This record gives sequence, C-alpha cells and structure tokens, in this order.
Amino acid sequence: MQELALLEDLPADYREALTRENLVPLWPNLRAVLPPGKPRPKTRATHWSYEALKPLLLKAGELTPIEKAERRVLVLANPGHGLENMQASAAMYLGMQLLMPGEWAAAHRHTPNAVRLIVEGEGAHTTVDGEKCPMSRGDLILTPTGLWHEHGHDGDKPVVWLDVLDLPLVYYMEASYHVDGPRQNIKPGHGDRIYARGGVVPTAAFQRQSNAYPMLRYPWVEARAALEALATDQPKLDAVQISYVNPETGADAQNILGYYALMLRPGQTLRLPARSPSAVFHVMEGAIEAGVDEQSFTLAMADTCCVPGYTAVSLRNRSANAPAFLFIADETPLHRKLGLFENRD
Ligand code: GTQ
Repeated sequence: MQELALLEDLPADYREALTRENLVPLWPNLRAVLPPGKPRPKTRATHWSYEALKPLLLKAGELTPIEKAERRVLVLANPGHGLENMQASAAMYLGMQLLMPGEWAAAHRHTPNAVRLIVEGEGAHTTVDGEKCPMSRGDLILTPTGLWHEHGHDGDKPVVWLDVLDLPLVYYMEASYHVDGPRQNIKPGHGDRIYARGGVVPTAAFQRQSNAYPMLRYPWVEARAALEALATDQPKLDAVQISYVNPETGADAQNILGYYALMLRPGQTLRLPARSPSAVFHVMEGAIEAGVDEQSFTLAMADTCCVPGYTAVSLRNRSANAPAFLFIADETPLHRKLGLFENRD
C-alpha cells in the first residue's frame, strides 16, 4: 500500500493559510476515514454484569427521586466511544431503568426510537400512544419515534428494564429532541391481543393502513413458546431464532434497530458469522459463554454484552440439560436500508 504524506510534510505557513480558510488536506487523513479492508470500530466488545450493576441502580433509587431524574437510568456505555458519549455502539444506546413502587415517570415523546425489555419485577406498566402495556419479565415493548410514553408502577418491588434506543444515530443526525406532555388518556384495546393468534386478524375496524406500529407489546410467553416450537419442529436447525416484526407488514418492528430472540439448545455452541452491524446480547434465561475474537465473556442471567460489527461471535450454552434464551438487538435494518449490510462469511 502506498505511503501517504503527513501533515508535518507541509510547510507551517501553508498549513496556517489552509486553516484560516477552513480547508483541510485530505491525504494525511485519508487512511483514518477509509481504513484498508475493514472498518476500525470504536465499539469494543464489552460485558455488563447485572450482579454488579443492580446494587448501583438500586442505590440511585435512594439517591435521586424520580422527579429529579425524569428517567432513572444507568447507561451501559461502551468505553471505546468514551463513557460520556453514552453509546453502546455507533447506533445503539443501552440503559438499565429503575422504577420504584408508586413512582411515575411522566409522559414525553422524542425522535429516537426506544424499546424496553423487562428484566426484573412485576406490576409496572408503560403507556405508549394511549395503550397501557403491562410489563412482565422478558416482554418487549416498543416506543417508536414520536409516540407519547410514560411509565408507572403499582407493584410492591423495584422494577428494572433494559432500554434500547437508536439515540446515538439520531443525535449524530442532529435530529434528537424531546417534548413533555400531560398524562395520557388510556384507549381501549391492545395490539398484542389483536395479533395473538397466528393467521387471523380482525376483518375490519382496525387501523390497517394508517397505523405504522400496530403492535407495541410482544409478550415473552409468546416469544419463548415460538422458540420452543421452532426447536421441536426443526431438530436440525442451528439458529433457533425469531425476529420481532410488524405483524401487518412482516418488516422489522422498528426502522433502525432490529430485535430478535434466540434459543440455544442444551450444550449447543452457535457460531454467528461476521456481519457489518454491531449487536447486543442480553441473557433472558440460563448462562452463556460468548467468544468474540480472542476474548471470552461468561454471561449470567440478565447480563448484557455488546459486540462490534465485522466480528464473528460464538455463543455456548453452559448448561448440558436446559435451553438458554437470549434477547438480541442489532443495527441490521439500518445497514440494509443504507446498502451497507455485509456478511463476511
Ligand atoms: O424511558 O423514555 O433510557 O426518554 C433514555 C431516554 C429511557 C424513557 C432512556 C428516555 C427513556
């Protein structure tokens, strides 16, 4: 490969003249923005232990009242991006949110898309666009761009959930903002009940064409049952995985990030090919050994791990007797829409 000249190879008075005119020579910086062969990601493979995180999150519950926090969240920040940038990857933000019994996180809406994956506790609910969604462990609840949402808790123990947002991307686009609003009125009906039976939907009266997000809550009992059925039905299938989709269109549930659930059979090791998007793995059930390049992470229940793009990952179920279940978020819809998606295998 050709050696390119350095900035220092240019005379100082020439460099100063360029700077005065807001001009920059490309060649000293070319390899930084177009590295050879594959990107040089800032995203580092990173593991967040729930056991380590939980007491710190509960402490935040004592230190900061909900009214002073608006959302009481500890952000899972990737050190490769600088902690203060609050990014898990280029496009993904992860946070663990705590709501204490009786607390209320007031209504707002914002341009980034969010989802919640319920990690622990019962009795909380989130109201999205007037639909009151109960939050049970493992449920995935969408808060798509622009929709009002607020969180409440009628139970008697702390509730914790994982927030996944496309905030870093939307912020980078200079398109990130929020608006506060009044408490929402609850509308009748639940998207997840409308679509609860495979192959049948209401014939009329449901906003078939106009509603971009017909289903907001994806119950874990249904996702888990779908995985078990798939595993039983196709005993030779390696990747026992489901995608969370819009039940009307079959497209990804949201525009920018993709959401999936994966089951590892007892003792199974699954190798995921090196693909361009970054991915996040969160353990729903069981314990998993994740191999990423030369690194290996032991993921216990409720642990979360982020892996850069263009990197193969192996996932091993540490139990020889029971299946393990993972929730996955990735940047695939974004990469596909931009025409950047690559599978390097
Ligand atoms: O619950 O609305 O983790 O607005 C970050 C921003 C959660 C939320 C986050 C948010 C929320």
